[in-house]
Parts: sequence; C-alpha cells; structure tokens
Amino acid sequence: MAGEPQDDCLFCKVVAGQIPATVVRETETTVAFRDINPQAPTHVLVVPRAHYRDIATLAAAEPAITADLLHETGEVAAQEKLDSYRVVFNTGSGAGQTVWHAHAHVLGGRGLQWPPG
Ligand code: D5M
Repeated sequence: MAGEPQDDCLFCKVVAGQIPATVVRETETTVAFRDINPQAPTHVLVVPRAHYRDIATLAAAEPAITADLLHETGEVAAQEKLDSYRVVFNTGSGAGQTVWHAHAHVLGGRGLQWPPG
C-alpha cells in the first residue's frame, strides 16, 4: 500500500530505528538525521516517515506531509544556526538520487557554488 514501509529501504530502516543514525529532529511525520557522507560542514537529511520513492511521488500523494518536510528543512537550518543553506531533492538517477525514499538534503556551513554540478 502507498506509503507503507518497505523491507528493502534503507531510510525506512532508519525511521524504524533498525539501523543507527544521528537523529537531530523528529516530528510525527518526519525524521531528520546527519548524512553519513557529508558534503558540507552541516549536511542533514529530512525524510518522511512514510515511504515514497521520491519527492514528486510524495508531493502528489501526500501534500500535507510534503509541507511538513519543507517546514522541517527550515527548522533544521535554524537549529543548526545556518544563515545560508541549500535544500536539495535529487530526483532520479541522472540527478544523483541513490536512495529511493524521498529525502531533502539540508546543506550549509560553507560557501555553496551556483550552478551545482
Ligand atoms: O542521497 C542519499 C544520501 O543518503 C547520500 O548523501 C548518503 C546518505 N546515506 C546513505 N546511507 C545513509 C545512512 N545509513 N545514514 C545516513 N545517511 C545515509 P541521494 O540524493 O539519494 O544521492
């Protein structure tokens, strides 16, 4: 069923506490934890508890949870005391998505170039 945890999903396992993660914030609908391979001094992932393969699928199915997720990116930035930061949703393998559970990257703590690679 849409949104149900998937046995083979890494981030479903993080959400369920089945694999360790450094969790920085939690809400009823989202979990935020530090990226295992940080690309900036602050690099936090915000994921919905519900399983959807990417942000577009989540947004189509669950607009309220999508709004929660976006709100949490700002809360993470405030908690991490980031003046400037970037929120990234890699969507599709050509854009670098490697984990097929929707997630926002919150990156900050250094200067960020534009356009991104
Ligand atoms: O981003 C997927 C991100 O997930 C990538 O930056 C590494 C990160 N990752 C992978 N496994 C873990 C665990 N176990 N904890 C924390 N972070 C993790 P994508 O946009 O799909 O390339």
